[in-house]
Amino acid sequence: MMCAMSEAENPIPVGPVPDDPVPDDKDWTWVLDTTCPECGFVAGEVNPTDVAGMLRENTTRWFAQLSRPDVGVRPSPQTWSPLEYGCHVRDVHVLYLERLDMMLTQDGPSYPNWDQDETAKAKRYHEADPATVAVELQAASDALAARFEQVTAEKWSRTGYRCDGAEFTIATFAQYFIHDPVHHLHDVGERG
Ligand code: NI
Ligand SMILES: [Zn+2]
Repeated sequence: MMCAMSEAENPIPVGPVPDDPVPDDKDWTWVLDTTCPECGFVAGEVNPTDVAGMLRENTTRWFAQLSRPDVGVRPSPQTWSPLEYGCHVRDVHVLYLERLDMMLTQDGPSYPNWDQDETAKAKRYHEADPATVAVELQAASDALAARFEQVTAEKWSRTGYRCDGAEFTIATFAQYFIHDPVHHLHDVGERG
């Protein structure tokens, strides 16, 4: 999750050294219990078996965002551009496939920590090629959706733990996960 909120009237082009985004120190597990006040999504009402299809549908909507003429423009100095959000969503898909595999193959694993802002800087999201990101996003989405589709009924209750101790089952992990790319379409101002 990375949800900087500020908006500016005049977009500021991304410079060679973008500012750090507003740190995201929110827990976000509350999204499982309530309507997201920002994007309106109700993750707790999602049927986990629908997540694969929702992911595939969400990914097609990112292609329009990655084709925007202002794809690399940050709406404010500390808010990611659509390009940076697209990179983030791609990497979240890759990360969640790793975590899903851990839960499917280990009993109650703890996920390694992941710093999304350090990742964004290290991988230089702001310099990425949007067309390449679209291809990589499609691949990451396809791989994760396929794995969710392979989760059989008795596996949805398997558990995993975040570094802060928050417990997930594969079912709540799926619900929690799908909010992220949906929320980020809201962040980039998709008009539905
Ligand atoms: Ni995110
Ligand atoms: Zn949301």
